[in-house]
Amino acid sequence: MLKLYHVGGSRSMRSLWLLYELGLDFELVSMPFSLEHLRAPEYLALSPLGRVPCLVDGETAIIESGAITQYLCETYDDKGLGRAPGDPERVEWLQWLHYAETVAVHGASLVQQKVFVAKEERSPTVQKLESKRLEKALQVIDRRLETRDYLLASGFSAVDTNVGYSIHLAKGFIPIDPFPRVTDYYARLSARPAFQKAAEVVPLDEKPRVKQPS
Ligand SMILES: N[C@@H](CCC(=O)N[C@@H](CS)C(=O)NCC(=O)O)C(=O)O
Repeated sequence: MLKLYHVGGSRSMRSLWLLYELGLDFELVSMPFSLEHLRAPEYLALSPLGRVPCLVDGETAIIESGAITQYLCETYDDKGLGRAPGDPERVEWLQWLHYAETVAVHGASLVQQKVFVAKEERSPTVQKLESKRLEKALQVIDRRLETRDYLLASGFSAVDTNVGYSIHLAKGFIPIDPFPRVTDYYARLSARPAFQKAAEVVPLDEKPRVKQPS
């Protein structure tokens, strides 16, 4: 059976959301954001940087939420959420799958700045820069949504789970209402039962009980 290692509110929410969308059976290993769990030797044997998500399928352990999305779609998708090579939307599907991380790295940097780094070491310059870059990244999504409800013209697909999570993360740090299409898109995504189930373990605002990860 598939097994997902997950920390509420983290990028593993993408994989959890997709597993629910696909209606697959899986075991969920929900961990606190704690070095005790993430750097445990047994976990490092699966996920060498000690990060989430990590999906285990039999003998295979897969890290990187984008790769997990692609793997799940290529291996278990009977809901039409992937786009195989040769599909007219394949290139767009791949592009948005990876764009999700372009957005998320700014969110992750703001998590570092506003949560993990000690107050006296936080940098207003870095925070301003990362917030601006996050806004620019959302602007691109907003423009994309001028002519469609989801990232692909054909409708909801797995890439919306990856990018949707990035917006979920961004929302914790910058207002998204300057981007009306992103706001409506997020409302559509967060109304999905699979999103809600994946988000419910969350507390994004749960104070991590860890020192700064290294
Ligand atoms: N590019 C990776 C990023 C994975 C990642 O950095 N995950 C964070 C949570 S959002 C993590 O596990 N952090 C724990 C740590 O840095 O120790 C992906 O998309 O899976």
